[in-house]
Amino acid sequence: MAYRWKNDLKDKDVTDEGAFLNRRQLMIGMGALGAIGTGAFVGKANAAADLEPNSYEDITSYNNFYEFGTGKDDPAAYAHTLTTSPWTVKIEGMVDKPGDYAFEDIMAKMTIEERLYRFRCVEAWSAVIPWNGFELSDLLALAGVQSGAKYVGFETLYRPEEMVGQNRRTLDWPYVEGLRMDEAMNPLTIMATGIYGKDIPNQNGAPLRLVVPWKYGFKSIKSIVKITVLNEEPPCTWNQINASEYGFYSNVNPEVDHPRWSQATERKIGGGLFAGRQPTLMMNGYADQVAGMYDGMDLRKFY
Ligand SMILES: Nc1nc2c(c(=O)[nH]1)N[C@H]1C(S)=C(S)[C@@H](COP(=O)(O)O)O[C@H]1N2
Ligand SMILES: [Mo]
Repeated sequence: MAYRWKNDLKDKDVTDEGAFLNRRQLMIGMGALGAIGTGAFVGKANAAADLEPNSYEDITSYNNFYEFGTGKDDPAAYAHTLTTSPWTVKIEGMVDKPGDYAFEDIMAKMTIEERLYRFRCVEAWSAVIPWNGFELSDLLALAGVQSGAKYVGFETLYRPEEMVGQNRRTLDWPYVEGLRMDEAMNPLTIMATGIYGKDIPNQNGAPLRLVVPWKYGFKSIKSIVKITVLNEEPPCTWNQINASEYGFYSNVNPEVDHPRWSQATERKIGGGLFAGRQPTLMMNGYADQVAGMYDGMDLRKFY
């Protein structure tokens, strides 16, 4: 029962998407405008990626963070209750220096840079976000990854007193995610600590969250308190709920549809009611930098 309900929650957004498509088809029925639109988005699969940043307001008011509720505006409304200082990240498993790493100590050792990344949710909405943060590989280097380690697991804070959504069993708390070691070490993979040069707001995953720009958004786990280096595939929240819909890899791929909706196009947030959809790019536009990691893998099998 819980299983079905969880998926219905995802359905809700996609229902919105469906309604949006219907409006669009209505316009297509009205003439030339629609004809041009259709040709454009089918043919533009390899178009240069859109890197026009969304506004700070868009990025911080339309969120997925089920620890604060399942509505897109719930995180902005309720995440202020989260205490993010002090904050500790436990790093354990196959590392030379396991232990509790205080957030300030981590920050003191890291070089913060800006990364303007495209972001694509599995629900088919997208954004372009100017993150501030550091490469995950630099954090892992602090702890010293041991040879033979093959995966990295991540865990979000569990604190129902401050995360109102954790009092409901929408997901099996705490939220967990994972990457293969080469994915974790890829220079595109960052731990974000800011947006537009400001500390990352609670609703976006304060004080530090993962950002993996070529994967569907649910891989980019928020408000991380634990990192485990291991040699087997770590559990991942959405994958455990329904592995046939949310694969371990979950690389953005316009050619592999979600069983219940198309992944060929996306709606960029902040565009207003009549904004068009845009084509989704292979690996979200980062294929040149990451596709090599999946050479020889059947992307329909390892989705
Ligand atoms: N802990 C946690 N991390 C999470 C989620 C969540 O519900 N809980 N939602 C994921 C999903 S589905 C998406 S699309 C992104 C949304 O990030 P944003 O709100 O900063 O855009 O966060 C991901 N990380
Ligand atoms: Mo998502």
